[in-house]
Amino acid sequence: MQPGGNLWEVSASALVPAGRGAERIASLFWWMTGGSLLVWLLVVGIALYAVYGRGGSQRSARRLIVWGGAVVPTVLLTVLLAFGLAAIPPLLAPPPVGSRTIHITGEQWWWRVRYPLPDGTSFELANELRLAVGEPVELLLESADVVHSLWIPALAGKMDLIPGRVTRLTLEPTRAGTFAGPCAEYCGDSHAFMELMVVVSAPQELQRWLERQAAPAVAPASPQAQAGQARFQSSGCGACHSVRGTSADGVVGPDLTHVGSRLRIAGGRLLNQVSSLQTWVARPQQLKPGAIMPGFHFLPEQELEVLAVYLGGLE
Ligand code: HEC
Ligand SMILES: [Cu+2]
Repeated sequence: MQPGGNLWEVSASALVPAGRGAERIASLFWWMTGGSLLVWLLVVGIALYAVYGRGGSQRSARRLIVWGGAVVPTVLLTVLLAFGLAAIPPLLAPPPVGSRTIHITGEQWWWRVRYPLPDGTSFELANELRLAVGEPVELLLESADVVHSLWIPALAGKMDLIPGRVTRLTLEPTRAGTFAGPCAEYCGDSHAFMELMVVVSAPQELQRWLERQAAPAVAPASPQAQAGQARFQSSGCGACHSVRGTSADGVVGPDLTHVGSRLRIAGGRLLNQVSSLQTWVARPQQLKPGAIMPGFHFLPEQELEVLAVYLGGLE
């Protein structure tokens, strides 16, 4: 199984950070938790003293109220607030000049990902982001419809995707792995099936992946896949989907040039296997209520199968 195929290999924990932003947020969390624990212990101590203590003079009671009720909480909360506020600017700082920029558009209900290339061209894919350890990138985030929010807990904080605006998020992965990035702002029927997979690897591996993704689609090899391509062309899939190197140049849905190489399809709804591609093409609405793609369940089973074989071969 490919990495990310196994649910347990995918991390979505903000407390096991794998990126600079997430490290800052996790450390802030632990300091806040420690601070709260301290305050809690103090309050419980005073409560126990009030119940079991021998009592004291009026003056010592007043002192306790002034110190325990005003001075100490004010100092502690001010320190925690300053600490919290100081943690924000580095989270919003852009990466060093020359870092890679990647465009992500939130759509109901998938992530459109576009990598600009040094020669001025770019390629697109869906629901998957690939990065290299130690290489910071800047995400330029846009929305095609409603407000979405990208949250990759293991790598960084949340950032909203707002129609008509471009927001930015810096990612700087510190270790390799596969990390989940769900949509964190309710955005309609299939909001829960809108997940970005982030694969972090060594720089050389990323380079190989970029070269493969930038290349046009491979020609279908087997007779089955060839039949699938013919079916794809005659069914009108190309009105919504692009397969670079063929006549399919639609832009409504995900670019399918290398769909076979993705970990998952349909916003993480399904693992990427030929059987699930077949299920998806037949009944997208059943898998993702409200999905814009029409179902092709009226096609004979055998036609759906060759279509899926063709798609799976687009690696
Ligand atoms: C009206 C436009 C439209 C047509 C026609 C259409 N699709 Fe789609 N397709 C979409 C949209 C939109 C999505 C994204 C759905 C989502 O994930 O919410 C999608 C998703 C997919 C995916 C998953 C891609 C990924 O990486 O997640 C596959 C595979 C796919 N379509 C294949 C097909 C095939 C094969 C046909 C023709 C039989 C077809 N589509 C026809 C709009 C369309
Ligand atoms: Cu969303």
